[in-house]
Formats: sequence, structure tokens, C-alpha cells
Amino acid sequence: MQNINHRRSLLVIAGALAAVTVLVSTSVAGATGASVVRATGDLITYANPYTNGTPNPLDGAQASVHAVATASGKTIVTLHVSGLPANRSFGSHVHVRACEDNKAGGHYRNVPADPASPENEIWLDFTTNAAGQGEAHATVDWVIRSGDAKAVVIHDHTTDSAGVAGPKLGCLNVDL
Ligand SMILES: [Cu+2]
Repeated sequence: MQNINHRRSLLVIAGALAAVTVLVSTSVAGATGASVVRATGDLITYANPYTNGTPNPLDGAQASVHAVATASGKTIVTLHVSGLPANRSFGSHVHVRACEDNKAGGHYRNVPADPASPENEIWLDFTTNAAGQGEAHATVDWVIRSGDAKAVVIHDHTTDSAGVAGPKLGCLNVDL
């Protein structure tokens, strides 16, 4: 009888230790681990983007953005889109303002005084498949300043070396 009671108390102690271990590992992950942001929904599309009455090809499209700031100081952003025209390329970037605020403003830059480049900005150009779906990934060696990047914008064509990708067509708000 004494032996059984002794065993029970050992089990209780082991359980308490396990609970403490879980708490500690949770707080460590919160302090130094990756932070994740997700957003998904219908794209906000801009009226008459070509200023000549040509319909916006992104009307009715959806997007999803997933961003991870890693513990090692990198940022990994993934964009998924659907409901777009098939087999067509688009430009896309992380922008500084919300979609409804001056069409999301300019591109977010790690070093604002440095020129546009895929190292200094987050470029997410993609080509849709036959089903009108596309995806893009970007990894940069820095973390976004909190509150300074608020949307992902999709443009008419792929980004050239100067960072230009034509009219803004659609946008998804993402609090990066
Ligand atoms: Cu852009």
C-alpha cells in the first residue's frame, strides 16, 4: 500500500515537471521564434486601371498572403492567387499603405534611399496556370519595420529592373 502511494506521488511530480517544461518552451518560442502573418480574401480591384475602359482582369479574383519573419532575421512571403486570367504574367510587390489609401502608395523598401531591387523590396511576380491560379515566393535578408507595410499589390505586367510593373490592378490588405 505504501509502495503504491509512493508511485502515485512520483507520477504527480512527473506530471508537474512536464507542465513546467511546456510552459518554458512556449515562452522561449514567443520571445525568440518566428512571427507569422496571414491574410486571405477577395482582391480589392481598382476601377478603370488602363484609363481607356479596358476591364480590370482581376475583378472577382482572390488572394492569400502568408509572411514569416524568422528568428534569424529573414522575411519569407508567399502569395497565392486564383480567379485570374489563364497563362498570364503579373507583377506584384509589398506596398507601404493600405489598399484604399492612395492605392497602397509605393513599394516597401528596406533601405528607403536605395533603388528598387528584389533585394531592397519584396517582389512577388507570378504567372498564372491554365486554371487562372498563380503563386510567388520571396525571401529577403531583413525584417519589415512594424506598421510600415500594409498591402500586397498586383500590377499589369512583370517587374522591370527599375521596379516598374505597370498599372495597379488589385490589392490585398496585409498588416505586415
Ligand atoms: Cu507594386
